[in-house]
Amino acid sequence: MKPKRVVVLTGAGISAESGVRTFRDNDGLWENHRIEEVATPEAWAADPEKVWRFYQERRRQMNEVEPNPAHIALARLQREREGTVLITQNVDDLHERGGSEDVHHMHGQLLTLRCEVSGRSEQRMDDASLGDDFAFCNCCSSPKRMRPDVVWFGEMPIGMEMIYDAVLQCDVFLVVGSSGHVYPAAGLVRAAKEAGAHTVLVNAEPPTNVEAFDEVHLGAAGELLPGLVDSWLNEMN
Ligand code: BV8
Repeated sequence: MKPKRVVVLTGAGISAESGVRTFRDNDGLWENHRIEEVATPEAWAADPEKVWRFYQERRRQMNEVEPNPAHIALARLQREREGTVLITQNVDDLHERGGSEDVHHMHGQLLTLRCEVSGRSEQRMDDASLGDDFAFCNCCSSPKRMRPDVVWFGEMPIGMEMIYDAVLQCDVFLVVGSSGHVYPAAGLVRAAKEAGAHTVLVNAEPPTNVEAFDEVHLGAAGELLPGLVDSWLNEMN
């Protein structure tokens, strides 16, 4: 029997039990701004200090949070189920710290910053790069300001070709901790379903795209995933 190809897509909900705020918490507001209004190139152009503060606060938090059992369970699934593809909307590094080796961050990541001139990314989690002052690159002869290395609203997510390739060929498409609000990520489950995959959801509450899921497990990912991964690995082997 051909081994089942599994693709996993995670969202902010998988990091919630690690203490990382989700986008829908606090009604999706930060300092009384809608996140969709802060996480945009226009906001960065109009008020870079405010946008920088938003990201520096979240970058500093990366040194205070730990992966939770959901991240660890997915790392086990990847290890024991050859060919499992892990795609995340999250910009934290908790999948990697939970043991996942190959993580595709379709919306970028907090640990690196990007030179606004060369577009090159550098890992910048040293204290000097975590303050409220702007950070400057090491790649240009005269240092240029760096921006958060994330995909803002209105910007193209990373690796969509690879993502659609994997999603359209998988046998099982698993979504963990996503409200299904943000596209194109939220449309992937329908693409998988139309291509014949069995679609599975693990989420605290029904997301907006709940009707696209064949199998729905409502609850906390940190509580549900370890047991589910156990049963899936037994059933698949
Ligand atoms: C694009 C990185 C086109 C930054 C993120 C007008 C203008 C421009 C674009 C648009 C527009 N209108 C619509 C769009 C499209 C737009 C979009 O979808 N907007 C939404 C608001 C309607 N999308 C885009 O702009 C995308 N780009 O369309 O480009 C294009 C085409 C060609 C060429 C150029 C451009 C880019 C979107 C990426 C934005 N960047 N993140 C940052 O992090 O700061 S999005 C960000 O929000 C996250 O990455 C994530 O994707 C999203 C949040 O969603 P979730 O992860 O689902 O999190 P959420 O809080 O919503 O839900 C958490 C869920 O977990 C909940 O359901 C909760 O119940 C559950 N939960 C909580 N605790 C637990 C739990 N579940 C389990 N266990 C728990 N313990």
